[in-house]
Amino acid sequence: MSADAFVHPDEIRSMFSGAMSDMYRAEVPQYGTLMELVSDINQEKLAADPVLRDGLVRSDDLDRIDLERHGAIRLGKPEELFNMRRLFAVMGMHPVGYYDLSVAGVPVHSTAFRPIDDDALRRNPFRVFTSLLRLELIEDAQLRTEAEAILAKREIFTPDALKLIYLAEKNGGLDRVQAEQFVAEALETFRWHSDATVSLETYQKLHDAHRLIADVVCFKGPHINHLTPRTLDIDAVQRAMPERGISPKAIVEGPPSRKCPILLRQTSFKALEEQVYFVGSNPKGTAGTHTARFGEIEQRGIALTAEGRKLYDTLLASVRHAVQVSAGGSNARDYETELAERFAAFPDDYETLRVEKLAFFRYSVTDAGRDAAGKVDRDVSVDELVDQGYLHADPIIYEDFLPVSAAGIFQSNLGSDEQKNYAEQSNQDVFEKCLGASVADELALYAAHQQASIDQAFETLGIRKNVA
Ligand code: OOG
Ligand code: NI
Repeated sequence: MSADAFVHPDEIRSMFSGAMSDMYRAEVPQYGTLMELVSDINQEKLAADPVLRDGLVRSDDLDRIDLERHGAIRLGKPEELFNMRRLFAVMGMHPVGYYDLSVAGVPVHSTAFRPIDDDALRRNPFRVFTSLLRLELIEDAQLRTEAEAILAKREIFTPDALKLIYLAEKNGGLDRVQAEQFVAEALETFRWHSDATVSLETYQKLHDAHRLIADVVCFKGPHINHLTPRTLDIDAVQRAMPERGISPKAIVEGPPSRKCPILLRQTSFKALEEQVYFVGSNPKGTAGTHTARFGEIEQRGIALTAEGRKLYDTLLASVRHAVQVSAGGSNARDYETELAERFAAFPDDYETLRVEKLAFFRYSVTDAGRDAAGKVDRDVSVDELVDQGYLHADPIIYEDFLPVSAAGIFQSNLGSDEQKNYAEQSNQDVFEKCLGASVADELALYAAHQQASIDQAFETLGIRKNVA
């Protein structure tokens, strides 16, 4: 079959994220309410800020502004992660980054499956934060064995999904009919099942070890636990949630609101208590409840270099040391004040972020630069070219996640006050063995992106030289 007959992976990803959104909205009505709120606030913001609007028109983002940017799942065993990598590859999503959440008391390690190159991100940036349960962190050996035995029995992919993944790998793609079938079959893995695979008693034992363990082990598959649209004003959505009957987590995770947004800000509404049926003596099962599914919003800013990230981590750690937000969120205001005050130490203009190499930029040649092509001094630096008006720098947006924020999102959806301390070290090697591949280093991707833009610009200016 020729490559032309294949549906582009970016298109399969769009089909999939659209289908997932429809399914989630139908399953979790409060998520639909959140989507409406996000859309209303985005429209207000666009009406009030024509510069922002023009920028989005130019980058071709306006139509897709309210669409989901990410979702999350939690897996139970190595081969699930292995096959999940193969499934996402069909949609042009690849593992980027390693996140160890055990340090924050959550017994998982994770990666994000996402599109990597610029064009693919522009077409559809949908990604899935994917966690693998670390059963070795269950202290009780008998319970650990029991959890393993339960997971051993389940198969989270349909036979047709596996067959289509195999075909995509063998042939190098899927045709239209196969792609449509693939999306429908893949969706089955992410669906909610209100029938648990275990008795109430087993659920409770696993739940007592950690709520997250029960969420992963006791069900037929890794139900999508949230979807996350993009908002143009996260603080406004956070404030407005209660007016629409949605209960937000106490604080927005990540950096404070800034003139030049950095990294990622996110907040969620608390997970809903849903009716489930446990295996029991009566045919319908024993009724009970489980809390897992929620909704989230995100707002992204510029990607930071290792140095910028170090500054971010240090400032954030000092804020968290100074104010610990209580489970009820009573001191959320103090946290916000502290966050804003301490982050005053983080430069808040693009020029300083660039010159001090705290953040990544995409360089392009200006009209003046084009006029000067071929006549530019060979030894000139990038900074000088920007000063001379020959190069223009645009922020490169952060496309990944933040472990401290992710832990905050997990925690607020696990009944907030649950804090466990795991002694176990992070273990990227084990994770990559389960995955069957290594994860890409996100900082290296941003650095390569910046460097490629410099190389291209130098070529246009007629100077072939590599300077960062
Ligand atoms: C994933 C939480 C992490 C984020 O946006 O940081 C996450 C989960 O609860 O499974 O999605
Ligand atoms: Ni999330």
